[in-house]
Amino acid sequence: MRYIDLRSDTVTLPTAEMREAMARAEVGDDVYLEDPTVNRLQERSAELFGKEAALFVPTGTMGNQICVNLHTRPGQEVVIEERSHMFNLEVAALAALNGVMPRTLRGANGILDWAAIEPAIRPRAYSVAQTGLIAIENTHNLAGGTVTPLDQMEEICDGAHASGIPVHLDGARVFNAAVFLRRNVAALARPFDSVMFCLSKGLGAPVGSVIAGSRAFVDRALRVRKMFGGGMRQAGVIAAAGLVALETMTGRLEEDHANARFLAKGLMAIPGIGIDPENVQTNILRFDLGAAMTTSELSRRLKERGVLAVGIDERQMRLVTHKDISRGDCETALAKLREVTSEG
Ligand code: TLP
Repeated sequence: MRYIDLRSDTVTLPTAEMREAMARAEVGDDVYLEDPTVNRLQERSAELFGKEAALFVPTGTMGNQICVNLHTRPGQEVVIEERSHMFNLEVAALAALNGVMPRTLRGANGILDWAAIEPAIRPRAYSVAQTGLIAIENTHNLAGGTVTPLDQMEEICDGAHASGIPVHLDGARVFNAAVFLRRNVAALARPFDSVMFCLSKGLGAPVGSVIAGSRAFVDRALRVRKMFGGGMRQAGVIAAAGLVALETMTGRLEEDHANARFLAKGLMAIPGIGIDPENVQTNILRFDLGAAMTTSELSRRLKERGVLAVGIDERQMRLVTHKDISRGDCETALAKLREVTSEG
């Protein structure tokens, strides 16, 4: 039986073109910097993001943590949104691998602005931790795929830079943000000192993320990637799929956004479900179940009917649309949601 899998866009399967490119990929030992396909992916990524250089990494988590490692020193603080992936879902790597303290702030719908961040910047007093980094997540995953507008990101980066603080973009889904904002990813990445984006989410590649920044930053990142265990060998086999992802998959993301809006509209009509359609901006939607049922119970009942979905917590569900979810799948998922919620 085929499940309609709305748990994440990480579940996307590689396209036929990706598999073909993987089979044909020209490879070499990437620890010797000799894998031509990895090198091509890095050059293409740097070009697309308007940065001097880029580095292929196995996961988004490793990419984020390498950037934190390079920007900070142990004992410093990282200003970050309370529901961010780096704070909640990277197994406390901020503390465990990098020795930094998260200074969390809550932004409405996960969105921070400079007015919220500035008061959290530590004074240069010798008795307090120093602010080493500000990290922004765009789109914001757990807040429901919400997008920080470009002028807000620019204001944050300008303010931070004036205080001598670097800013990192967790752009796991930055292509979705770019589609929503109708700008290219270079415009979104421009004010940031480093950016991480994922090939393995909405873009459908089986593995891999990329970090981009200045040439000097990426040269240093090479050492930290090796230290974190991310030095890969004939990685061109997976980088080849990443190149296909960049060339063929970014143009179709609007379809996923339209499907998310379609799901949101359907959900609004279901009694007891709380959803704000204004916040359904990209391919992730979050809704409240109220007191009627827990998300674990809803997940269980949906699974029996062929739909996979998981909760952010016991009250809030997350649905993610992606290339392997059609409009028909969304119609079926809505019908199943109606069925299970009317059961009481
Ligand atoms: N997100 C995954 C899970 O970890 C929750 C998902 O299914 O959405 N930054 C952001 C904003 C992310 O959403 C993710 C993955 C990452 C970083 C980490 O990427 P990976 O999974 O490649 O380490």
